[in-house]
Amino acid sequence: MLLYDAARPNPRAVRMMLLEKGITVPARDVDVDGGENRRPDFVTCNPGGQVPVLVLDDGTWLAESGAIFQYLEEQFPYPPLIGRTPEQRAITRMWQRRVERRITEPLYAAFHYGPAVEMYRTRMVVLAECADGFKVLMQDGMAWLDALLAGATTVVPERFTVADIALFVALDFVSSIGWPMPSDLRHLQRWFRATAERPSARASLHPRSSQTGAHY
Ligand SMILES: N[C@@H](CCC(=O)N[C@@H](CS)C(=O)NCC(=O)O)C(=O)O
Repeated sequence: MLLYDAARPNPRAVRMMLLEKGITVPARDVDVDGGENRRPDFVTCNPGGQVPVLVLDDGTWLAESGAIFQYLEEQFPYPPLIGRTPEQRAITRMWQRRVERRITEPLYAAFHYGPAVEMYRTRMVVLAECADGFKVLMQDGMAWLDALLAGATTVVPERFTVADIALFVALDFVSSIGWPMPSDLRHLQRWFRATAERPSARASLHPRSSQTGAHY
């Protein structure tokens, strides 16, 4: 396998999962700032034009972090980060989807259409006029999850899962670029601190983080 990696949050999520599972996969950094991931040779293999990509041993390009999580879980089931049983796996996917829909998708849209709009303008349709609205949706999602996290340190009750990883890397990234979590979201803040204490959280930071100060 080969991981097409980058100093970006979604690739960090894959790095964090690999660390949690104790797996090492060779990785190569893609020059995202320079648009390597948008060049024809890359897009032919990954029409989504984004990272991460896990190239499998038979040469298949697997993109979308959720699909990569799934593949890694099936290849390396222990420790389980999606679930041991069909019920656990379904519950994790339910929470993963809720976290995406309510928080991480609006968060990344607010980032792409807001602070990063000049870079993304040449790559995709950007809706700069919607950036503030997506930020409101993101904050609404955070408040929604905050209430559900009362007394909990994981998104799926009592199991650390890929839902925690995907949410943590997104919130750590936006906090580091100046969008801190509202301080009144006490349960979300506690969940964040508990997740940040996992060795995989620090170890998954890209070396470039120490130069730029952004957490990815
Ligand atoms: N749905 C994709 C999103 C991947 C994504 O947003 N990748 C970003 C980095 S975090 C990227 O490649 N950005 C550069 C670009 O779009 O040109 C996933 O979950 O992997």
